[in-house]
Amino acid sequence: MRQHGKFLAAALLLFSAYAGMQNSAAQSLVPNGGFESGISGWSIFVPDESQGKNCKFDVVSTEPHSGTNCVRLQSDDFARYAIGAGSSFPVQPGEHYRVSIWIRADAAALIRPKTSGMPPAAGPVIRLLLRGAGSDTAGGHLFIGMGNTVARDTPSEWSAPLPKDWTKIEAVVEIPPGADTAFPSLFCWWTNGTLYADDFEIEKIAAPTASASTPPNAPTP
Ligand SMILES: [Ca+2]
Repeated sequence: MRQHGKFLAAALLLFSAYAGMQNSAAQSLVPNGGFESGISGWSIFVPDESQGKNCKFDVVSTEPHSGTNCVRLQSDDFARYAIGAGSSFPVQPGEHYRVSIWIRADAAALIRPKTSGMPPAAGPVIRLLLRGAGSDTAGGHLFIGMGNTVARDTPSEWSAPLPKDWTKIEAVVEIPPGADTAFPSLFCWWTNGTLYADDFEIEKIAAPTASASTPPNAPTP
C-alpha cells in the first residue's frame, strides 16, 4: 500500500510536469514549432531570384535541439528562402511578443560574403509578416535575426560565421501601428548549404514595465 502510494505520487508528479509542458507548448503561437509532428503545417517559399538553387526542407532526427525532430533547410548555392508556419495570428499595435528559435549549421554551410551591388546577407532570420486591413503594413515587416537583432523592412546584416552548435535567437518585439495579423516564417537570407532549426516559439507577453517617469509620491501643487 505504501509502495502503491509512492508510485501514485510519482505518477502524479510526472503527469503535472507533462501537463505543464503541454501548457507551455499551447501558449506558443507557432503550431508544430518543435517539428515533432514532421513537416505538418509548414511550407516553403522561394522568391524568384533564388529559384534554381534547389532550396528545400524536411524534418530529420539528427541531433534535434529538443524532442526527436528538428527541421533541415538546404540550398545548393547562396539563396534566400523561407519556411512558413501554417497560419497567421491576430495582433494589435503596442502588443509585445517574445520570439525565439534555436539554430545550428553544418560545418560546410556558408553565409554570403559582402558583395558590392548585392543586398546584405543575414543568415537565419525570423520574419513576422505584418498585415493590416488586408495589405502589407507601411514600414515593412519585422525581422528577428542573429545576435538577437530586431529590424524593420529588411533584416540586420550578419557576416560572422554561422553557428555550428545550437544557438538561440531571441527578442521581444512590439507590434507597430497598422498591423492586425502576423505571419511567422523562418528565412535563410543568403545562405549556402545545410542549416537546422528547432523550437520556434512566439509567446504574447505583458508590456515591459514603463520606467518610473512620474515619481509615485509627487507632491500635488
Ligand atoms: Ca524538436
